Amino acid sequence: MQGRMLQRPAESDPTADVPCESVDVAIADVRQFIDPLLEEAVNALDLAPQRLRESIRYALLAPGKRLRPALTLWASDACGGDRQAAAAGAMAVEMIHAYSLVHDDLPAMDDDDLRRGRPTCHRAFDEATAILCGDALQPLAFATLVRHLPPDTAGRACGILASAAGAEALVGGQAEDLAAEQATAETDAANTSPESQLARLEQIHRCKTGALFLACLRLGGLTAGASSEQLQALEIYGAAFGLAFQIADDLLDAEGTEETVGKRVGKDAARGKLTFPSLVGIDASRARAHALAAEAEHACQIFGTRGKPLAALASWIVHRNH
Ligand code: GRG
Repeated sequence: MQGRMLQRPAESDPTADVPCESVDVAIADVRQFIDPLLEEAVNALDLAPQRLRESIRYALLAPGKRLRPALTLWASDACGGDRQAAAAGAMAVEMIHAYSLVHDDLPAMDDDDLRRGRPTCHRAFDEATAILCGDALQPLAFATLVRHLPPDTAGRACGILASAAGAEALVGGQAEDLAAEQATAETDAANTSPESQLARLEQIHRCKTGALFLACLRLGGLTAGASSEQLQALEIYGAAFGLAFQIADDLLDAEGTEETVGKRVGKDAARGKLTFPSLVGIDASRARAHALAAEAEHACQIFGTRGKPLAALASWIVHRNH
């Protein structure tokens, strides 16, 4: 099955430009493209125990924004790549993202009962099933890359994703975040300067959320055969986008409502968690997020009109209410 190309659903035109007038419409288009492919990947797990397979379906196909597939596909579009080749990367990043949410919501971590507007996986199923669901989504991501990409590209794609998901990135960032929360609770933070707290927070965000966003852009660039100049622009975009996203996420937790955000809000403050608003205030956080979004937009200039969806998303991410 190696190198098997993914088929775009018949009603979609693979050469069509992503509509830029409305990012909401463009994201809906990505969801329409990627969800049937994700569903197909779950359906193909026909030897998996039924309850486990249903938990994977529940977590993976929950109504999330599909930002990571959008970034992967639009990075590929920006570099003139083929949507079908980029699709495997787009599926794989969403699988890793879905696993991280399921595990993050567990009682041993954030202990949440609401995610993407519905009960969290361990609430809808049970804790052991949620752990196994996350465990199963990780190899599924790598198997998806191996299954659908030519061997050399698949190897490089697996390397990109493994670095983003591992102990020096996503998992490490989560560990650091939990440790920082503990330190804040023990008033350790009171003895640390605001500058070093901010530096620590940015490092946590770079690992916990930024690394996977960067992987999306790198995978889109890889499957599109991007030039080194294009890859460099994607790196700049990804670093700025990741931090802008996280600051906006902190602001939503501070100011958003449960109905629009689809998860519990106000949790960060209740836990005394280190966040941008708690360190520098709401206005300075918003200003920083907007400056980062502008930086990301600027990085898209070398792509011309092909880079418009990425540029529009950077602005959307700091203006959204969900
Ligand atoms: C458990 C290894 C492990 C890692 C968890 C990503 C993560 C690390 C935790 C998620 C918790 C969280 C709310 C982080 C803040 C940023 C974030 C990743 C938000 C969710 O991403 P969205 O807004 O979600 O793209 P949707 O549901 O739209 O896909």
